[in-house]
Amino acid sequence: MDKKQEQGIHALYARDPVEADRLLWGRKAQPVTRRGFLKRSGLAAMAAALGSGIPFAHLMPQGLIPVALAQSDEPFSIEGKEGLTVLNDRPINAETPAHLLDDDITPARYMFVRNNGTPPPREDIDPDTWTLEIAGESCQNPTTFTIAELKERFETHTYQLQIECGGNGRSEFIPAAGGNQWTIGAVACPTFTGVRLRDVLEACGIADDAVYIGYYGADKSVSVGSDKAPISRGVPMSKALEDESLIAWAMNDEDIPYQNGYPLRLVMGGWPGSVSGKWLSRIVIRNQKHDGAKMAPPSYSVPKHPVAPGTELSEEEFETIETMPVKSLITFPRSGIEHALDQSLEVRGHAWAGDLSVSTVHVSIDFGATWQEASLKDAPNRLAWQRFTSEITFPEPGYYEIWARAVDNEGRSQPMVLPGWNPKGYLNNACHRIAVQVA
Ligand SMILES: Nc1nc2c(c(=O)[nH]1)N[C@H]1C(S)=C(S)[C@@H](COP(=O)(O)O)O[C@H]1N2
Ligand SMILES: [Mo]
Repeated sequence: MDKKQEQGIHALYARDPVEADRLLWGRKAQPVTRRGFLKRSGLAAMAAALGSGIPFAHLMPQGLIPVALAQSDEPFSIEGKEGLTVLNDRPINAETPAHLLDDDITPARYMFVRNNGTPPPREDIDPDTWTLEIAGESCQNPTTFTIAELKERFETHTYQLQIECGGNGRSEFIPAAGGNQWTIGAVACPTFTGVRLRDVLEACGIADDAVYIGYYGADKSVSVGSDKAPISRGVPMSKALEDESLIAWAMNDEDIPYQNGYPLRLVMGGWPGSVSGKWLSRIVIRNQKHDGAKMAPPSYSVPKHPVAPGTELSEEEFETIETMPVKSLITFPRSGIEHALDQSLEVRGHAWAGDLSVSTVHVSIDFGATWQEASLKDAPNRLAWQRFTSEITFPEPGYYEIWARAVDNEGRSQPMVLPGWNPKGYLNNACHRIAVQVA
């Protein structure tokens, strides 16, 4: 990139951060625009967007965008999730720009949304009558609980838990992997309050032959007429029985946001987000590995051994993703800022390492030639992310990139470049880079 292009990119960051990211990193994320949304949506959605019905709707040509809406090509936004980049609206998927993830505890409005299907209609959800059934061939006393019964019968626990989609970072893989083109923002770390999955399963009797649990939620497939579960995943008993594995009804001391699974969800910190079932209605204790939707390869699976990019694999060559790898995110400053040469800059972010903890974070301003150690806080509890901060001074004016690299407590580092290619583009834990213009 020459000087002029660099300046251009900084100007572009101010106007259009998504496009600037694409130019800087070749990332392909494209937000869904209001215009794009309207083109493909029905009358009801249009009327909702207009705030009133359309009396002559029957005379409207198909695909016509009401002129009241046509002028605005503002990115489409999800109620309660303003500021997120919407990657898909059918089903809804939205990620959080890195600089909006700066809080220690992710506010509800900034938690990403990853839907595999259509959530149960909001007006059909009544937390007073919602039930959770515990069953399955390795469950000795199948039982159905209301949320009030869960609260009454079991001890309540709160943990701050980090959830990252297994496909976070997918947009960088070449050859490209299909699916939502997540860049870096499919990760969050709010607090969750609920009961331990272990306490509930034990109350329902775990048979000796139990090896796995599986969940079912109340969402539906987006295919018209299909009543199949869009996703039904699970974890081995060892993960299910951990202290931090929760059946949660609250996030940051409030109801879980509708798009994040209201009124009840599973939370399995440190593992791919896909095992944290939303709109939770049923859990099965299994005497075999759970075989629900998106359990079989290539879903949430990676090659057992490294493969050349583009390789086609058979089912036996895959393994299911369990713990997520070590990773970090720079949340301050926002990529693309200008900074004064005579002032130091405090860089901030978070680091996490699946089931493990992070032992060090280093930052570099010279494309990885030298690194300085950041200060790193302990996590408030197991499976929460850790805050890092680093004070940086720049030697002269110009274009810099700040890179951050975390190492887990078993000595494994984030890679600088893309890690192992895999068919579905999972587990990209390459270092995060941001741009800073020093003047
Ligand atoms: N019922 C249900 N649970 C689900 C999903 C879903 O589509 N339906 N998506 C999963 C995936 S792939 C992820 S990454 C997380 C995302 O949680 P969030 O949308 O609250 O951020 O939810 C998981 N739980
Ligand atoms: Mo996911």
